[in-house]
Amino acid sequence: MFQNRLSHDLQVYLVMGLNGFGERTALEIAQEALADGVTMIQLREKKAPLKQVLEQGAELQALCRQYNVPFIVNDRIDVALLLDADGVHVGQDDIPGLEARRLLGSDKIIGISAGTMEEAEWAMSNGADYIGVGPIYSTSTKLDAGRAIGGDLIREIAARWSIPIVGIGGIDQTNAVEVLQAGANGIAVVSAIYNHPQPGYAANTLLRLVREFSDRA
Ligand code: TZP
Ligand code: MG
Repeated sequence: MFQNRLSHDLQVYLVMGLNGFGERTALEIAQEALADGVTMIQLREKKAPLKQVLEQGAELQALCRQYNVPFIVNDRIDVALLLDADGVHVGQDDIPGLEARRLLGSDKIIGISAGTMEEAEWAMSNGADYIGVGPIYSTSTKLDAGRAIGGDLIREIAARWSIPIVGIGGIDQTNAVEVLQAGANGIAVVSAIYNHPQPGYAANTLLRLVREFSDRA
């Protein structure tokens, strides 16, 4: 389902929390990034009180709607439901994809993370609309991300199924093309955009790399 649109939406996927960075608030970073190239946003907030997640999440979602960009909530199916988000992204230890589907219905996006082929099989049997594969490179953003796995799993998944794939973990403008060459439809990033002195510029650089790659492919 949604796969054509999704492979396009996954091109430059910004994963973000609600703490700002430097002089910018989270919303300001999102706004600049959306204006200049981000194609999908995931709210991944692990610490803030739920009240704040719902309030700021609603603002972030409104911003995404303005740019016609899907707004996805990490882990929290309750937050996704309350905000009427476009979907949810779950890991292997979160609510299983099939249960998420029962709660969210057929018109929402369900993304599932995988770091091994077994996890990818589980994601497929749980009705994933896309698979997030990683960590591709080492990252200091997610402390429990595990060791970098490189591009091989993307290659194996792309060879076996026709499911939209997004790579995540340590991706920036220096290595994004390798991830696409392995078979990903897009790249999911935190620090390459969020912690960049010019988030819009960073988003635009990544979008141009992805577009140039898909024009050549
Ligand atoms: N899942 C696997 S790696 C990662 C997540 C959420 C963090 C990616 O952050 P960065 O800064 O793009 O390496
Ligand atoms: Mg999770």
